Amino acid sequence: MPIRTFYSPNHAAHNPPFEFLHGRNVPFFEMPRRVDMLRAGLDSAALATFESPPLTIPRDLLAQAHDPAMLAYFEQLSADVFDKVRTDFSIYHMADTVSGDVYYYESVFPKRGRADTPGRKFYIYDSTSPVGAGTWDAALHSANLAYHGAQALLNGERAAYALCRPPGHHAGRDFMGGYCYLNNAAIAAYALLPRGAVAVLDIDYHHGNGTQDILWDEPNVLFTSLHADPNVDYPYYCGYADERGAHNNTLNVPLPHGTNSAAYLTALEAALARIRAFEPTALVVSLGFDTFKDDPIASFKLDVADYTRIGRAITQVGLPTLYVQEGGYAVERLGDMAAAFFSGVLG
Ligand code: Q9C
Ligand code: ZN
Repeated sequence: MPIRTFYSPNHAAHNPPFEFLHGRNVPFFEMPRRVDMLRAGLDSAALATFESPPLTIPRDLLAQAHDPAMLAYFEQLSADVFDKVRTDFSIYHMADTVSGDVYYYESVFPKRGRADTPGRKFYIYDSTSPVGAGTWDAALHSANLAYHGAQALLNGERAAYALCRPPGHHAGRDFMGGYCYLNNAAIAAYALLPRGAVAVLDIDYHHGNGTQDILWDEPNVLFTSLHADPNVDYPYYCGYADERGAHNNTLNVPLPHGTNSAAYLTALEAALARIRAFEPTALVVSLGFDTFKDDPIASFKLDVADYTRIGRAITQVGLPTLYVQEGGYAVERLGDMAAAFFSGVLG
């Protein structure tokens, strides 16, 4: 049986031209082609069926995961982005150079609560989450896929895949960053929570600081994450092993650069044991493929075949499971990774 996959074409209108790295422009690695490759890989292996659900995500579900003021700010910024960017360029006497599909790149990151200036709300904490005219719509549709994936589990499906883009796990209650705007995995967890306890397993290369933030004080949600040691990789400030949640409901497993398959699979088994002991009714997997050995922005050493082992190990926990797409930037290989992973999931 192929996996039910929730897909939206609206992601493509979020397409920032580049990101910054120490004064240089580098490609925006979180690009639309990622979704095309993931879809094509599953399609050609006949591992998935695709459906584009109507936009029916409830506003109050969004507001369970995010500060409504952040949601309002984000939606308005996306709607007004041309004028906002033009205003900033007019300060530089360059207003007439602004044209086309412009993106607002945040460049001032004050400490919380010290600069709540009208029109400058500072919900974006780094420069890797630019906002364009299509960003709100893309992020809303991305969250809607996670919502519909959760509904599929509630309706009895054993597994479903939300092919989300943009990703979500770096977005917290009132912050956006790291290519993320709305936290798709946390939104799915809240959609599943009325039925009983929920576990989240985050296997993106980067720590899910946003998901941890949102779920920190939820006693019926366990957040577990395998990720690059924050001493040496993004997001740096968060993801350490001593962060355990308000109810001992967070498990962080930081791993060194160069982590190979054997070490990774051992760490995965430890996280899965913790999930089993929690006895949840459902599992949400934040699925990143940036643990791949040739990922351009990451430093683990997993090979394509490892994703089959990872998928199999997660399936063996035996829980209704929603897979939510997060990162993965070796774009031309993403289809191979997704096919390997879901062949392990489907057995
Ligand atoms: N020098 C996800 O994989 N890199 N996000 C910042 C700063 C941000 C990755 C580098 C990487 C974010 C969903
Ligand atoms: Zn990542």
